[in-house]
Amino acid sequence: MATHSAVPALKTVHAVCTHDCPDSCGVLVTVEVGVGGAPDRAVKVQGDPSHPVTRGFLCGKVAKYLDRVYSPDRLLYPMRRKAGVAKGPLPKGREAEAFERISWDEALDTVAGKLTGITAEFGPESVLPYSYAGTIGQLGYGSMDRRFFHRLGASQLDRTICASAGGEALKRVYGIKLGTRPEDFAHAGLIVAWGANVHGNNIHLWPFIEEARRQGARLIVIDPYRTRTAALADEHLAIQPGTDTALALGMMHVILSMGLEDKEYVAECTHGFAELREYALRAEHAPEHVAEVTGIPAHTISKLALDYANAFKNTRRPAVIRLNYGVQRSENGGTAARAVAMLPLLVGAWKHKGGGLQLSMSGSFPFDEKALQMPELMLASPLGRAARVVNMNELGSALTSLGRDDADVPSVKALFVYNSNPAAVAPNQNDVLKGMRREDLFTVVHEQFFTDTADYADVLLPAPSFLELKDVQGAYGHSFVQINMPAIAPLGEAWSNVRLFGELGKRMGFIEQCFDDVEDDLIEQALRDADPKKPAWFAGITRERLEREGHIPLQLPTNVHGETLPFSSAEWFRTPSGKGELVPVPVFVAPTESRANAKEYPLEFLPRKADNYMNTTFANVPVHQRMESRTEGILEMDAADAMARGIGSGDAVEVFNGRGAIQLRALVNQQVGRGVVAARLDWSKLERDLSGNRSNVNALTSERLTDIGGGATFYSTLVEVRKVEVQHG
Ligand SMILES: Nc1nc2c(c(=O)[nH]1)N[C@H]1C(S)=C(S)[C@@H](COP(=O)(O)OP(=O)(O)OC[C@H]3O[C@@H](n4cnc5c(=O)[nH]c(N)nc54)[C@H](O)[C@@H]3O)O[C@H]1N2
Ligand SMILES: Nc1nc2c(c(=O)[nH]1)N[C@H]1C(S)=C(S)[C@@H](COP(=O)(O)OP(=O)(O)OC[C@H]3O[C@@H](n4cnc5c(=O)[nH]c(N)nc54)[C@H](O)[C@@H]3O)O[C@H]1N2
Ligand code: SF4
Ligand SMILES: [Mo]
Repeated sequence: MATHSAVPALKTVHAVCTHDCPDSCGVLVTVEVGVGGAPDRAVKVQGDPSHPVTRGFLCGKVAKYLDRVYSPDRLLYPMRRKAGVAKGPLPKGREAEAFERISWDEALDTVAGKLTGITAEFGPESVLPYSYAGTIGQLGYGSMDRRFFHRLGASQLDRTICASAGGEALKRVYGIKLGTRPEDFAHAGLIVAWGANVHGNNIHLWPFIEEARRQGARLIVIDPYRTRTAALADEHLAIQPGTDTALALGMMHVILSMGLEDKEYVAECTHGFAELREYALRAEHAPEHVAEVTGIPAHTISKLALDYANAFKNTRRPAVIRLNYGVQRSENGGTAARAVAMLPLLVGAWKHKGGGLQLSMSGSFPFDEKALQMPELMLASPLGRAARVVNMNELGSALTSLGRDDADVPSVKALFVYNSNPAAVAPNQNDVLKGMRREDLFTVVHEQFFTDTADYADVLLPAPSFLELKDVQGAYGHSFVQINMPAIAPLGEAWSNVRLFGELGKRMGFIEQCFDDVEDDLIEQALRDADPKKPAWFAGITRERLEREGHIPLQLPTNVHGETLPFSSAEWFRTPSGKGELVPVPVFVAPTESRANAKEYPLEFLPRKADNYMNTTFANVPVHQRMESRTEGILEMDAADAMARGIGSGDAVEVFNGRGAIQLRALVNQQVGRGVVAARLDWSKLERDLSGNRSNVNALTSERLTDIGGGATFYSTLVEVRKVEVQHG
């Protein structure tokens, strides 16, 4: 008798990509409903066609998402390091051999027991949480986890690894992290991608740029590396790394010396103009001088300034700057971001639809973080006060030296990692790994995979992908609030961050009711209109509405034509003066790294993000590795620099400085200019480093902090390169 299998029932679930990307895409997940007790299975992911920024497509990374979700390498059960197995890199695919599976019950007992013992002996501040943006869902990024560590009295982590210098810069100039909406870029007449790899890192802005270009707009890219974005642009200005303040001042010099500023706008909306004008007009900021510093010819600087200032006059369409975080990953990057952010204030670009600047939109989503994170719980902790703050960029020092000679400040005895892979992404990797190797350090890692960091864990806990959890999310690159509905049940025994820290809190004996909150409670708290100062554009957004609608546009203020024009008038600014702050004037200072080490290590190193990974996420997935194969394990360099060192394409090279050394294979090409070399960030343990040191580009980067905001300075790194023989074995 012939049998025919029933056609499986399908459903579509509205999810949000929770990866650390400005686009925060609406994702539709097609799910095959399991029959006879079988679990539901996601069979397709696609961009939400009804989302005005996602517009129905996903980036190459997340288009292949099911390969990650259903990867055979997923960490699915709690595990504990086997007795006698030392911490350190484990062969890929054989990591599990170092661990033994335990139940969640045992895992919670072990972690709670250890944390209780350590806090009793060394004080709660000896516990250091370490997390970043593995998920930018509001709950997963920071809610129950913070409650837990606040109540424990653990050290606080200053989350500065990515955006704090630029964020602080934007706040100093504008008072709020807001900017030109991506949809409005279609109306620009000149687009400047300034330290912004739009095509690689922010692909959903690209169609709007293309739309503008079809109407005649030009795209200029300012980037020391010839990115995909630069290759597709009308003009690429290969700036010397770390010199953006000088370029911005050079542009101001030209604009102001020709009186091209928008006088009316400047008077109404800025503060400190006279001082800035006087400073920018100094001879040292003339294009000829700026050319020497930036490597961009003087006439190009003048033309850039004129095109920028005259964009509206010439094309009836304004100029817009996509400033991204590349500029501020540099010692004086905060000042650089401030200087660039002042340009649209001078020419009044904000007055026109499509004009202005975008660095981050995150300020438009005032979720009630205080309600989610409850910092007041620190007062209920054994500490009874606010705990010390550790800057995450100084993890290497925190694990190896902090507190060693100061009895009042405990060193770190327990490290609790989630949403992050610090063994690979943190600067000064050699110190980080040295610290993580400490046998007296108790390390918990909550992860989806056996990352570099997992190799140093005492206890490993399984985390779900965004398909397996519920969350609410804003964006830093658009203005839609979204809800991420769980498409499938957590795989294996994965627990969300919310569940983990709620359960762990109860296991620690924390009796506060807030540890009972589940996702829906937290979403409602995040959206509650408790704060009377909450802007009207964020009011009236509820969990129920989000569950029905998936994404909701913020009702940002509009003018009489129904246009949202941030900073087009004084009421938008949130600075103390109530205007755009042009003071203190941005002063160009060459990075100390260059001044101190330039003789020994003459090359500027760009330890870049991969186009097909998300920081180190996806670096272990074969389909993503294939997409990235052109640059993996590669050091890109200019022909003159290679020749001077007797290096040719394909040669094994050592890249080194006073902090570390890694081995890569040279690729001589035109992606970087003279004096600059570039390599990609990925997992450390994949042995792309030919020396087999199990280190990556961050072996070379430093813990030095940015001028403002305490940010990381990945792009202020000097190195030397030499040819080597590959060591086998
Ligand atoms: N494919 C992909 N997408 C990503 C990520 C990823 O790893 N891969 N990461 C995500 C994350 S965490 C973030 S924060 C965003 C960041 O997105 P971006 O801000 O675009 O980040 P970066 O790629 O670090 O820097 C952008 C560009 O700045 C350039 N740059 C470096 N130094 C300088 C300088 O001194 N001056 C100027 N003008 N330019 C400079 C770099 O060469 C780079 O091409 O992207 C997100 N999207
Ligand atoms: N050399 C160099 N270093 C860099 C950068 C660079 O450009 N160059 N970029 C810097 C920047 S901008 C950033 S933002 C940082 C990023 O650093 P990280 O935030 O550490 O980023 P990822 O490497 O993507 O690691 C995130 C991890 O979180 C895990 N994860 C995802 N979702 C969840 C979850 O729900 N729960 C838990 N517990 N875990 C989850 C993922 O599996 C992944 O392993 O790296 C910085 N480091
Ligand atoms: S990584 Fe960015 S572009 Fe890719 S799907 Fe996620 S939000 Fe969209
Ligand atoms: Mo980032």
